[in-house]
Amino acid sequence: MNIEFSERLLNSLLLARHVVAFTGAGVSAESGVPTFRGNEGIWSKFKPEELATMNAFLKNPSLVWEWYAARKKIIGSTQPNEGHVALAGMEKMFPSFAIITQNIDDLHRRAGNTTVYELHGNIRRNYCLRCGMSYTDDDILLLEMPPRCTRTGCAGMVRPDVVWFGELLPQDQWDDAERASAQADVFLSIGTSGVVYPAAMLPMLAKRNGAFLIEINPDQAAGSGIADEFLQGPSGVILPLLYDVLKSAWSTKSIHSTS
Ligand code: BV8
Ligand code: ZN
Repeated sequence: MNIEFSERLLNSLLLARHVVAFTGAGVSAESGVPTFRGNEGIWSKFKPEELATMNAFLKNPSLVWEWYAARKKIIGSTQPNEGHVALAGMEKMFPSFAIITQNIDDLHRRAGNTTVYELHGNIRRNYCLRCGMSYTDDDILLLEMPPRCTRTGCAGMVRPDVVWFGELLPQDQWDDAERASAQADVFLSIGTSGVVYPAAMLPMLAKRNGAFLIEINPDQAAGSGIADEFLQGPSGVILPLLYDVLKSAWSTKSIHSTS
């Protein structure tokens, strides 16, 4: 796939001090992690209200744990893809570069990004509903399904450390993400259908505060919103191409700046 990046887009990135990459399930699609709303999307088999809610968990903890155990298994066998790796490389190119992700698969950190705000939690973490004690996936493997807390006298229900529908986002992650979005010179919105709130508000917040908004998505519908530029295609292809162009632009720029 050859793609021409516009002067406008490249200049906005070359002049940028604060860059944000806001990601959804699409950025992990090429790692083999199913998206939510695509036709192979997880939700096509289940409905969000059936599984990713506290009610569903209290009503049928075994079914919800079966679904998360299956997803932990898929995610545990995946690797960051070229798109994740390109974003990790970009972190070093700007005075400030933050990942704001809706994903719970930990792939941005595994690719090497260090500033990662996880709006919807992380599937590799678990905790006891009653006493808050945290459990790794290895701890969980040793327990009966659905897992109960092993702390003496507790026996509370253990749940994945993810944000369910109707639950508040982690306040610190949300505050940091809001601040980074409002400060962004360039805001890349990558692989998201933009239907889940409050996360879906962030591109608009960035744009209202003057950010140059770039949408990367194979689906025209998702990208035709408020973006200044829409790059149509898979992020695992577009991001490495963009990273390469920035690298060569930086090297010529640095040559110019020293001359
Ligand atoms: C809250 C963790 C408030 C769990 C997730 C009515 C209107 C507006 C809002 C609401 C409403 N009713 C209810 C709400 C609020 C609700 C909400 O937004 N519902 C939606 C469905 C309408 N939000 C909440 O409940 C949030 N909390 O609002 O609390 C509150 C106030 C007071 C008191 C109490 C509470 C909490 C939301 C968090 C839900 N948890 N995940 C889990 O994963 O199991 S959300 C889940 O969806 C994932 O995090 C996922 O990332 C996220 C968003 O989906 P996307 O990432 O966009 O993925 P999707 O599949 O949709 O799209 C993929 C995109 O990638 C597509 O565009 C596709 O074209 C593209 N793509 C495909 N391949 C590629 C690609 N792109 C690039 N490259 C490719 N190769
Ligand atoms: Zn406990």
